[in-house]
Amino acid sequence: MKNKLFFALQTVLLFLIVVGCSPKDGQEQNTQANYVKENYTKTEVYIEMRDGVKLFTSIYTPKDQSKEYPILMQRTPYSVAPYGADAFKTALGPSPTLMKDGYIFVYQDVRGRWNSEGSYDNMRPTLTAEERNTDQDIDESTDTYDTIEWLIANLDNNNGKVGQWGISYPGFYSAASLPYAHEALKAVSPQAPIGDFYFDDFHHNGAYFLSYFVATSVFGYQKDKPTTEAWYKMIDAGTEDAYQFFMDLGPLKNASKYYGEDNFFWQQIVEHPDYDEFWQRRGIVQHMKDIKPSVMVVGGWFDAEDLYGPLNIYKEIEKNNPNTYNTIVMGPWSHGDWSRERGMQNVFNIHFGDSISTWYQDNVEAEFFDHFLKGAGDGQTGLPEAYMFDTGKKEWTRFENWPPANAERVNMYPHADGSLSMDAPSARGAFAEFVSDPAKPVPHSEDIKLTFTPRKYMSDDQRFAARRPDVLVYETDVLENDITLAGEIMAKLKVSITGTDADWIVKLVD
Ligand code: PG9
Repeated sequence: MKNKLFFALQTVLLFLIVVGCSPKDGQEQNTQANYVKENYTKTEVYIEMRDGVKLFTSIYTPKDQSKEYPILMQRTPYSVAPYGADAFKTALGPSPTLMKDGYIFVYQDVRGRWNSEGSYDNMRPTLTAEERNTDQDIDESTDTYDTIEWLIANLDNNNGKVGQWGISYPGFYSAASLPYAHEALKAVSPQAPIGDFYFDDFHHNGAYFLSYFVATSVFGYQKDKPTTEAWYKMIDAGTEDAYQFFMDLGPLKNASKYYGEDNFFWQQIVEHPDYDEFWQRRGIVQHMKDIKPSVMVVGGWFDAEDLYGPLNIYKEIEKNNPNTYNTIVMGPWSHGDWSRERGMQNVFNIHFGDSISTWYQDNVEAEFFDHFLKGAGDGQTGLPEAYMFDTGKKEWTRFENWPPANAERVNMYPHADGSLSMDAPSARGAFAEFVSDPAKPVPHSEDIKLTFTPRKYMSDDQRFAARRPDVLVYETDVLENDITLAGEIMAKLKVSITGTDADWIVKLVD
């Protein structure tokens, strides 16, 4: 079937959709769990930070103490469970391959979360050089530094080299380790890292994302002591129908029946509707300067949660650190798919190939960490600057720079007749208009279910929206030749509204 490109211009009510994770195969999980217990010992420690706050840290050490091992660490707001020296994780590290590759694995509850002390701050601002004066001046990079200092000094048979990885929020903590990094931190892989909560997750490019309304509970309450049990409660939406839930909720002020003054994060979201200093300070992208560790950023082209982060963290490191080993891998994945192997790699109704995650884990991710933590560490990894999965050809493509040096920037223009063309409209001033009825807003997906985070809309069939009178659609002719889009896409709209505000969503659909 010949492809067409079109984009739909619409104002949208963003609402929650189902998140489906098929459980790991029971047999496989048992095998891995036995492997962990048979080959690792576990210890749990509190590591004291420079300001006296202690962070709970789980350490899994290979039983074979005849050799030295690098340390691979993850810092997380989602708990390092299971707690208890005799309770073992069922798998360790970013992949089954690295679990068996000979590493000490370290997991840490970040400050203010779960069994760690201290108070929590979402996307804790990274301190500038001028703000780092006393031991009381802390951020996630100082907590990572102090943790590494303790690990290197106290873990038997460590080889003095540390790597860090994490997906999503743990991806942010990986990126936050990079400024003012400990000299033992040699390799960091921020994976689907949150770059900025005003562009990732709770807002997408500035528009508040209703799909995250339910998740506000998880990040909005301070706990009063270290705990291994959840201290927050999810709201009872009373319905599985997301669209109806938000229509019934009505204006923002009614949300206080779900989130009151004690939910500090909800108050922050309400008090800071614009990209003000509050959000700017919390973005990690702007701190990607003077980076010493080697970096491999990983993301998924269909990631409905954190796509701004990986692309912009890579771009900012590349811009400010010409001599730093900095690469990017973008695969045919939705959020975090690369850490799971389901055989067929589908993004809902689109199949991209088989065992793509395993191929990446074994041929890319393991190569990166082994090279810098066990091998020569000279940057000769054999990996490209950018490993990009071409979602049209359904194959990996290697680039020596990203965006590709030979990419040609083109403009595509909507025309009054509904066409989309690389030719600018001859007559100026043509416009299209539609009535956006707040009582019947455009859903961002045809899914009904209310869920924790979004997933499907990145590969949904868009005809449910394209056929609405309040969605503008512009479409190219049937393409006579293949066209490859690579790099950044910017939508420039000239709009006027009769109301006071609106969220504008532009979709470029192949
Ligand atoms: N970035 C993802 C997320 C953050 C906050 C709320 C819900 C999801 C994640 O860490 O999975």
